[in-house]
Amino acid sequence: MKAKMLDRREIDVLAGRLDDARVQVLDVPSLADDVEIHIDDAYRIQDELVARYLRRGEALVGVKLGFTSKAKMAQMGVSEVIVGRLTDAMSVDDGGRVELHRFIHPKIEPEVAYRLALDVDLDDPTVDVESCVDAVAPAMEIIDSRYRDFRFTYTDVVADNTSAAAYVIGPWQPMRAIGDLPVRLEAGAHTVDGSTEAILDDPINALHSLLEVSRRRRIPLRPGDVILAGAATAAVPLTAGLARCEIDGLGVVSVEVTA
Ligand code: OOG
Ligand code: MG
Repeated sequence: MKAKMLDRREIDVLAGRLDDARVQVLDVPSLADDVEIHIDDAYRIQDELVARYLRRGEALVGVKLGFTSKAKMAQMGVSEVIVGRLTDAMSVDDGGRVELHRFIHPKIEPEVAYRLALDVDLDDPTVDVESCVDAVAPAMEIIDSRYRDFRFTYTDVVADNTSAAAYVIGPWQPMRAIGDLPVRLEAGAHTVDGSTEAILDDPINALHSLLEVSRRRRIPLRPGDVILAGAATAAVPLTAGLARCEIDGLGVVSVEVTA
């Protein structure tokens, strides 16, 4: 069955539902329960959702990839890379504090972050995205699907800005090859071990996947933007206490989680 394309008003209504869920910290049912959504419309809903964040005073600071690792694809039953937007309201300082009451049912996951130094010209077929990046860092992402029980379809999660809720970035290092580095995430009672290789065989590949999606979806990549390359392991529940991620040879990032 082919999804019927949505009109402007329908896009607005669905974005409004997801925006209210985030503001009120209350989950909503899958959009797919009501209407079949085409992937183009899912990105349109995301655009409108993020436009609402910006109208309330948030500023765009970067982008994130999702489902770049098999562990995440298996955990969520989705198998294609997705892209969402990061705003300043989602940023938490390394060593800082984050409060659980901001979120519906948060999870945390270990990530690699890159930083863009240069504008990436999406219309230049020869653009070298790797050379536009000047720094890399260990990071953690807090995801908080606005959907009940974290249950969603591929188009649902794209519309919901890929569950983006908060992120923390460790000390930036000059750009360097990452390849296969051991990763450990300790969050409350949970410890997960993995490797940066789980991110598309090498997190550098996330930059190329990002460029592809950004071109198709017209998502600008600007100087200073942060790029979260995607989780290296499955996500674990976020609970009160210290959350800490160490990537061997790259560094440590931590955050204190309070009720
Ligand atoms: C979607 C977000 C996925 C990642 O790193 O793979 C993601 C979700 O799992 O709710 O951020
Ligand atoms: Mg993530």
